[in-house]
Amino acid sequence: MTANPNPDPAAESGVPGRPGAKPSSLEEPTQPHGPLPPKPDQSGPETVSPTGQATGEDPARSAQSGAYLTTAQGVRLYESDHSLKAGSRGPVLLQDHHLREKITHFDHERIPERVVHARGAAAHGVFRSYGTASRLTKAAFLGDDVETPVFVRFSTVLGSRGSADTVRDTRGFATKFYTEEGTFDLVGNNIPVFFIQDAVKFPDVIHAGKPHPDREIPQAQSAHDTFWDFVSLHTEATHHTLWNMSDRGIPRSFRMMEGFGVHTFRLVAQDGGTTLVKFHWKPRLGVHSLVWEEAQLVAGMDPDFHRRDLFDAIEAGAYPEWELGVQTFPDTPEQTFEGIDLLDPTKIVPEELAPVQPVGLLTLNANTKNFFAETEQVAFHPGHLVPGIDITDDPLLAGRLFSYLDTQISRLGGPNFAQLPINRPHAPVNDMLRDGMHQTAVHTGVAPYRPNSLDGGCPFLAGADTGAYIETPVQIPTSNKVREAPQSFGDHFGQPRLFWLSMTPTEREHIIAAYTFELSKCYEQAVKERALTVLANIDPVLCEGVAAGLGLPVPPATVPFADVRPSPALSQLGATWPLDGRVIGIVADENDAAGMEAVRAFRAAALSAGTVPLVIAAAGGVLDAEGDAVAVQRTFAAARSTEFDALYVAACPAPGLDAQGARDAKAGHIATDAASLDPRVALLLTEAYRHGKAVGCTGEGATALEAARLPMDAPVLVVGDDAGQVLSELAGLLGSHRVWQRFPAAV
Ligand code: HDD
Repeated sequence: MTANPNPDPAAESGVPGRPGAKPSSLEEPTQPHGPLPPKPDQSGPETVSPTGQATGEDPARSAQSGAYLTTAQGVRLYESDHSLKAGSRGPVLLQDHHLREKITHFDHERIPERVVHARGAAAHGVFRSYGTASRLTKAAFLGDDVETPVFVRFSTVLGSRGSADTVRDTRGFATKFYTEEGTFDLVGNNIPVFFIQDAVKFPDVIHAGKPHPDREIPQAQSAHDTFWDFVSLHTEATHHTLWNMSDRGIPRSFRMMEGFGVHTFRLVAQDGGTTLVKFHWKPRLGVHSLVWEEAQLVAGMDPDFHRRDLFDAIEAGAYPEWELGVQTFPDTPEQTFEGIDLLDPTKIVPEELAPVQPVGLLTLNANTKNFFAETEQVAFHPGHLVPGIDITDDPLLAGRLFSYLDTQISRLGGPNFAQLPINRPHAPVNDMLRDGMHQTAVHTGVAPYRPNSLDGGCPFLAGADTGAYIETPVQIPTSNKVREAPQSFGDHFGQPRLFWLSMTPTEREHIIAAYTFELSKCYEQAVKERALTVLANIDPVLCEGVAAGLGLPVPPATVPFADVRPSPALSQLGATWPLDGRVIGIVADENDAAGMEAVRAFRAAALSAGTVPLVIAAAGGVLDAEGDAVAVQRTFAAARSTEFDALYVAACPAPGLDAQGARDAKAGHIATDAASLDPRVALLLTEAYRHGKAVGCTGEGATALEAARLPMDAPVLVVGDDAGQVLSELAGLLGSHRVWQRFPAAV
């Protein structure tokens, strides 16, 4: 045996696991333990193997076990920071298996991002059915009081994996129900209509929306020529585009979005009766949005705003909830309802015509443990259906039924992605699919074919009474093969007009501003002019407003205006909603003793109202340590108005009060001028005011509001003497999300 040419001093130290140490056997030095146990809210649902057995509990099979660092083959390592070299200054040796294994694995850590919906966040939860749909469908998970584990992934459509959350875009809302009859995926969006009516155009609309192929800009947005070129040439996109330009395109939170299955689906009852339905998710917290300037600021200040909001809420126990509901329509051969073609994915059925009937409650109650393994590897597919839910002939859905399976094969590296823990059904699986890349199951038996006489004839076939999925025997219309859309798909402006007329003046103003912003970013005059022609066919006020912003003439409408009845359900304004988890910033200054008393009273009242009070001060740490100490959660340097739903100002902090300044002021070394205000606090206040957020104050706070030049009689402002009273007035304003009177009703 040759001596070690480069002895390691630590080798002499007897440190277990290093050369020279004297472990008597291969026992672990400490009790082996895996990673820290998950926090209570992180316990995902039980997963089962492709053959239906529970997985994950066996420590020998878990991802990490044992106390020592090992290679992928389980061989213990003594060093992982230096390559194996011929002397400390010599060349690295090719024989260093650990180096090569580590770097090779790293080189392959990334998988292709989703071609659309690449940016997303997800959580686990449960769906509890009310049983109200059991008359219409035999789907077991919609039976009476059935609880089903779910995994929900929210996403933006256009941006790359690392893009900002708050861009103007459609949001994906995809839900995987791990039902006892197999997995059902409801792969929807937060907008109830789609850009195109036929899947064959999907690559085109996505190519137009994605960054330009030459410079790969702009990222994650539709404000560019190719998008507007496409949607002005394909006017079926008008309805979806209008929703994107409305406040729906910039949600406040994933927790405050509606979700829609978009297509019409078919429910099948136990007796074979069928009903056409549209699926809706209704958030308990209401549907709320950012304002555009806020969304843009957040994209820089906190690009992970929505992801953070979802994770934090679940971790804090403020579990987001949605009610699943269905609009139901008779399954007639025409497949229309009140003249609306139910196979056209660019059309809604107004809720006033067909109310949304609740069928169950979704609660997201557990965060992911590993983003890649769960959020990134989850594979949704509109074709993952269970008995009792069937498809219709919507031509957009037909293409989707092909696309989702296909895309997973390149994204997840082969056909066995259903074996990944997050994708494993919770129902027993006994298929005859074999082998392939990344096969992890050890299938037994010799006869993966049917019928067979060698594996006891197994597996058997099920029938309707034993839970088989049997396609509804829908009659196919006899016709010639054609490449064309039905005539009823030809109305592209009636429902956009319905949506526009259903908006409040404030919402309309936001829509005009959004179109003006986006089209101002286009370079091609012809694209802007064509986009205005589309708007002229929706409504003259909309078209005139945008044309004025662009400095272009107003084109005439080219089709007569449809006679439509507004649908008040489409507006986001006018109701009041629970305050759970709403964030109220509290501006405090420990030099103001009366203000500190008010801060304490306000904090206590805000907590008991279910809101999240965050104290903002000149420097971090603890305020008024001698008294009843108040912890500082944000400093003036780091706080931005976008983080808060409302502000309460209990002081008028002078400029320059950073950590040292605050201490000096307290000690009386510097004089603070009550009329002057730290510019960062002034910015906080003016932004909050501009975005229609409620702002309250007591004591010196009123001086701060005046110093920030806020009009003291504005409806946004609550000026009072008593902190508790100010909180209750702020809470009243917060219930309607923003102080809408703050926005001029221009239209
Ligand atoms: Fe799609 C992903 C929603 C039309 C092709 N789609 C994807 C996701 C959502 C939707 C939420 C993300 C799923 C996840 O979180 O992993 N898509 C929709 C809705 C549509 C729609 C509501 C219209 C009603 N999609 C659509 C068409 C096609 C696709 C017409 C193609 C013909 N969609 C895909 C895809 C994706 C996808 C390429 C990308 C990643 C993935 O599937 O898994 O297959």
